[in-house]
Amino acid sequence: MTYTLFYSPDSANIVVRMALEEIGATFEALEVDRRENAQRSPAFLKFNPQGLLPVLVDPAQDEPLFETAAILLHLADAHRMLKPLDARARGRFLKWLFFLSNTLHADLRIAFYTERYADNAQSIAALRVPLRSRVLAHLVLLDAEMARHAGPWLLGAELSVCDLYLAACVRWAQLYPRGDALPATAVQALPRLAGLLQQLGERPAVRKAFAAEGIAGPLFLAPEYPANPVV
Ligand SMILES: N[C@@H](CCC(=O)N[C@@H](CS)C(=O)NCC(=O)O)C(=O)O
Repeated sequence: MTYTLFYSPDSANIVVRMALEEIGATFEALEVDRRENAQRSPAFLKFNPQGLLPVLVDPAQDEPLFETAAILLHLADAHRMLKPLDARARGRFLKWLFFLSNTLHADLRIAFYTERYADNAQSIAALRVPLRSRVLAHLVLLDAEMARHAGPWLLGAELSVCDLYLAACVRWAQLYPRGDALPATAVQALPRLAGLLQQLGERPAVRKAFAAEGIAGPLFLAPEYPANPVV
């Protein structure tokens, strides 16, 4: 069985690509050219009417999947990997996955696309100030959560899709919006989170996922812009 992942370099699809590589799943990756706004083309809107990446086509499902967290949950359940297998940890897994999606990623999206939420340069700049504080507060909260156990991952000893999602969010927070991103020093000051990012960035499956999108160098701590950036 082969999945199809629709992607654009360094977009939210990278989270799904990391999961597919970690699982060892077979998949085909099809690029959607965001420079040409292909994510809003009628052909792509048939896969996701929101016009957003990622989309994953699972031939065993009756419809394409969109929403990063939904795709991650689907893959983790289908393969019984990258999630806690102890039923008592299901709630912990779900609450942090939804926090990453509904709160951290949602705030980052407003920071990345501020012009969709404010209509002039002054209000855009003003809106980015509390957003940066909010994102940092979310990272402090996640670092504190990690202090409750011995780590090294967000949920404890086992790597989960939450770690992949978290790491990508922290990467983007340090890169975007350009000129107004979170300083790497703010992330480096959070020791447990920084340890997670360091360890994840060394995993072969994770590096393979980024390399496939043309991204090398430090991935999650003081990351560099992709060679061929979309934004
Ligand atoms: N809630 C969505 C957000 C996905 C998202 O923000 N995708 C971005 C790329 S990182 C995108 O497709 N942006 C294109 C656009 O907004 O036009 C999810 O979790 O999948």
